[in-house]
Amino acid sequence: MTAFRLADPALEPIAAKTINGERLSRADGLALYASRDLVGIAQMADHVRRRINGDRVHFMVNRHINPTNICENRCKFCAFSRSKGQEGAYEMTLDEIVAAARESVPEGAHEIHIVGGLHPEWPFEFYVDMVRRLREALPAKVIIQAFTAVEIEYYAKISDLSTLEVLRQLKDAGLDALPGGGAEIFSERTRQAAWEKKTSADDWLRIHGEAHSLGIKTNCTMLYGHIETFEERVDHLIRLREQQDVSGGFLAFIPLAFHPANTELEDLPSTTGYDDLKTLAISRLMLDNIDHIKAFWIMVGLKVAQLSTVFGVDDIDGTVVEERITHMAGATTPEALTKDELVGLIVETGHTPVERDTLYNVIRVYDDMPATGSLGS
Ligand code: V47
Ligand code: SF4
Repeated sequence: MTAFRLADPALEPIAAKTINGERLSRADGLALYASRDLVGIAQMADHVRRRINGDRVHFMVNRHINPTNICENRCKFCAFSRSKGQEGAYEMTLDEIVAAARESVPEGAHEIHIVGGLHPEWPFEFYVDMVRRLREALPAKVIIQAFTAVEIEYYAKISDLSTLEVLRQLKDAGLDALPGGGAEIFSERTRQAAWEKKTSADDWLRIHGEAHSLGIKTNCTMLYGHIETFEERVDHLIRLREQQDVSGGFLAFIPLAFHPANTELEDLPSTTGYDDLKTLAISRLMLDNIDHIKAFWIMVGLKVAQLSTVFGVDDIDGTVVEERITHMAGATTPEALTKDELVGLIVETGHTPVERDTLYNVIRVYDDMPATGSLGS
């Protein structure tokens, strides 16, 4: 039996449940957030991570593309979006989107990740054409992971189709998976305060359930570190867990650390490394039915992403290449990493780097790497 060295006796009942593989309750989630025993929480999260993923830590070669930042919603936490005609607004043509995606093929990409604003003039057919043209231009091994549930809901609105029909048509055109964005915090209070036009919790979860029913796998996220409470974070995790019980198609959970610069919430502080690591570990403990917990290094930074591999995380995302959403909100991380840098980062922690595609099919296991002492060496 695994023994944890806990400094906080309040964690003992949670440790017993963790060892027995029992589901944690809302009260357990709140007790984890109330505890200052970060090392105790890390040990429990690491135990669960090892049970699900062994000593593997995943990464991928991918390319992010944001076709436009023109957006009808203008959420208060978003520094990326612009109104049509505003300085800094941009739109890519289909040719430019396809060319950007093709550039990543010689680099060995296995995923094109597309998220953008809700453009007031582009018709739904534009997005179907985008996916069809990408599918024709890319080798079958490159997975197209595109459009958050927020975008899917918007396409339904502009086309007068149901969200299920929108998903069906995008799937027929070649869409493989949905990214996990747009979930934010599933609390009506926070939605009304900072993203009132955006998809409600019920609709976000319904759209992911519909995608799962069509065989489209999806990710899920939580935007934390702004105006939400710990109770709202725990409730968010529980709603994701309940949805996964029903529809089963979430591949990975990614907590997204709020970046305040250039947003309407810019007076708020950035998240701390302590909160980032604790939130990743608590996510691993609460989400017993989602296999992968991902630290998006762009948002938490390379140092926290590397450390997170002993806080329950088994995935540090990918090479990314171009990132606008977080960088426009003040991120100081690089926009891209090489495959060697990602492998070096993981090897140093003693874990085995595993290159994967979006669906967690294994591309290569790096089990023959010499131990390194610094990033990329
Ligand atoms: O939906 C917007 C968030 C999301 C800010 O599925 C912000 O693998 C922090 O969903 N500070 C888009 N976050 C990114 C996203 C994503 C990223 C990486 C991997 C995956 C995946 C998905 O970014 C948005 C919103 O929730 N966001 N503004 C900000 N200032
Ligand atoms: Fe638009 Fe998404 Fe930014 Fe909200 S977060 S303003 S929906 S691009």
